[in-house]
Amino acid sequence: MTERIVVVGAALLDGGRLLAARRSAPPELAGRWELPGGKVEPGETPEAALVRELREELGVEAEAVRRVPGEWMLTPPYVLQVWTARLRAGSPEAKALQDHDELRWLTAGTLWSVEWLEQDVGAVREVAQALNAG
Ligand code: 9L3
Ligand code: MG
Repeated sequence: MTERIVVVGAALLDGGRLLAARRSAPPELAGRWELPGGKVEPGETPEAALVRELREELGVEAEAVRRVPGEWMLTPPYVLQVWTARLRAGSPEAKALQDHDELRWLTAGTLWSVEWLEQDVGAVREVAQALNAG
């Protein structure tokens, strides 16, 4: 039996807005929007993976705040877990982008204006409640 591997997604929140990132690869996911993040490496905690991935992908220093309840199936053996996160230093900038070609800060009112990866919709719904609660 194959072990499951956690992919961590970051619901980066700032001033009542959520950061969405448009994937530029692979071709089957390109153009769709996601919570930035990636695979947890062996021996790494999901929270540490989140910090590393946001540094690599967005060029920012961030920290995980709390786990968003739930877990979403990706292509086996991967499962998606999501943490809310906050910025500690820097701001996500297009020039630093590795795996994305556009970033957008979304409010409760514009949250569904982008085409999220289906895999991320459940987590975004959970985060929407936090945004709405303001
Ligand atoms: N994935 C889905 N939703 C997300 C993230 C960060 C990742 N919010 C999926 C896309 C890939 C796999 O997980 O198939 C690994 O992600 P990455 O390492 O390519 O970002
Ligand atoms: Mg990634």
